[in-house]
Amino acid sequence: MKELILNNTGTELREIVKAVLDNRRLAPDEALTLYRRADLSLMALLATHVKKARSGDAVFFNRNFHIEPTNICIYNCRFCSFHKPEGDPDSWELSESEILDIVRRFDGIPVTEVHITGGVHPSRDIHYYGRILSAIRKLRPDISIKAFSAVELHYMISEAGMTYSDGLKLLRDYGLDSIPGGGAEIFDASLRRRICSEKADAETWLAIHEAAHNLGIQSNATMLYGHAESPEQRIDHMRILRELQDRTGGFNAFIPLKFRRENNRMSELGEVPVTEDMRNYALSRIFLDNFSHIKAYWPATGRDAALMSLAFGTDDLDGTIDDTTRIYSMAGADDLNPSLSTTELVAMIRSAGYRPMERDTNYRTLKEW
Ligand code: V47
Repeated sequence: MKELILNNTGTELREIVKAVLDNRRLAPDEALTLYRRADLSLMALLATHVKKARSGDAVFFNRNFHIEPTNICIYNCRFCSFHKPEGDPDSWELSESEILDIVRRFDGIPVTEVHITGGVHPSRDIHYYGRILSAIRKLRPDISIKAFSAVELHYMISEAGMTYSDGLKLLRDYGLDSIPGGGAEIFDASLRRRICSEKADAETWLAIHEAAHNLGIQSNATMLYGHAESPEQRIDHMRILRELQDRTGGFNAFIPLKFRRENNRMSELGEVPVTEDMRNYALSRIFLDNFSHIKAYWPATGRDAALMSLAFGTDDLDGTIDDTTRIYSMAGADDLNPSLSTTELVAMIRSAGYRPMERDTNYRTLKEW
């Protein structure tokens, strides 16, 4: 196979392709050349080679649901279709008891994770969210709580006058188990100023994740792509994540998030084609050699593209979701009520020729289907 691939690769790419097949780390300029010059089938072959060396035929998923406590946000990122200012008729602000009612809907259902994220509300503080974490923990001691993007954490911890480490310790005492990857967007400072000038900058996002990892709190990392960024800026974003992962090993998964254009102030940019999504998944699988998992978040990409991405190096389809997230349906994703049963997820994974593995938040296998 290796010989076949190399014999069909032009001289410009041969050394880079050989490096990937020999499991050698690519430098950013090599990744850029690969991204620019390799055709889609070569990207698929290389990413699959890397994926199989890491996780064989396994493809992971979990049983999860989301809680989005509020869409009121002090920031107004240009790409966001979810944000509403306080007082807007389309804004929502769930009370503590409404949040707990969502958790109770899953009584008797074997979910293993709740993912909590939302707008940065001006007047809800670290103890308010902490009380919610401990109430959830009391109701469902068996599920893992993955909560608050680094942007939300930065606001609540800074407002409390605490260091990131002390704030995270406090939240852990309340019940926090892990941190989702949101808010990373794109690290490049000038582009970040154009698309989300007000919120936490790249250094802040990274400092919070590093502080979490140092406390043994694992997290995910995302990248918002397919808007105004260049391939160099994407690769640089991944380089920065790869360096942090070298230091801490605390990231569970990398999640490329495709920019969706409806109902936001970047609509004029349009959306990239599915071939670009696949190229990007493959590149991240190849370049992020120290990330165990690349996640295709199907409510954002659509089910078909998520399924197709399994041939481009992804090994995780997130979870059942159960119609509990609005972020992507508000931004124009096809699935207005995202929900997949375990049976559907298992069938999707099998249809791509892989072995479905139900996992917990930190990728311990719970059941091989
Ligand atoms: O940070 C917002 C993105 C993120 C749009 O950790 C948009 O397991 C595309 O981080 N088009 C929040 N993307 C969601 C998130 C996430 C999702 C699933 C799993 C995990 C995990 C994390 O959503 C934001 C932003 O990058 N986003 N608006 C949009 N119009």
